[in-house]
Amino acid sequence: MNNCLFCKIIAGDIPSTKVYEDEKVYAFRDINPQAPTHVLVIPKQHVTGMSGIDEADDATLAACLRACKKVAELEGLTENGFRVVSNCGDHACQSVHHLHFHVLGGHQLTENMA
Ligand code: DGP
Repeated sequence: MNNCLFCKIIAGDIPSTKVYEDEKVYAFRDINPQAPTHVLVIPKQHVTGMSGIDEADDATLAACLRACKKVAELEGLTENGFRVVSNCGDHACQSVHHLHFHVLGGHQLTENMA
C-alpha cells in the first residue's frame, strides 16, 4: 500500500533492523523499545489490523504467529517467557495501520495489560 509506513519498511524504502524474514512475514526491531527485546512481526501482505482480517488471511495469521515464536527463539526469550501484543484501533492506541504483533521480553513484564 502506497502510504503505509510498514509497507515502505518491507520494501526497504525506510531502513529497519531485521530480526527474521520469510516468504510471508518480516520482523524488525521497534524504533521505540518498551522492553530489552521489542520486535515487530508484520505480514508482507498489507492488512490494516485485527479488525481487517477474514478467512482469506488465515495463512498470513498463522505465519505471523509462527514467526513470533521464531523471533522469541532467536532472541533467547523462550526459557523465561515473552509477550505478544497486537493493538487494534483507537482505544488500543494503534498508531500504524498495518497489522503487527509486538514481541516483548528480556525482563520481567508487568501483570497490567490495560
Ligand atoms: P502500535 O502503537 O501498536 O501501532 O505500534 C507501532 C509501533 O511501530 C510503535 O511501537 C513504534 C513502531 N514504529 C513506528 N515507526 C517506526 C519506524 O519507522 N521504524 C521502526 N522500526 N518502528 C517504528
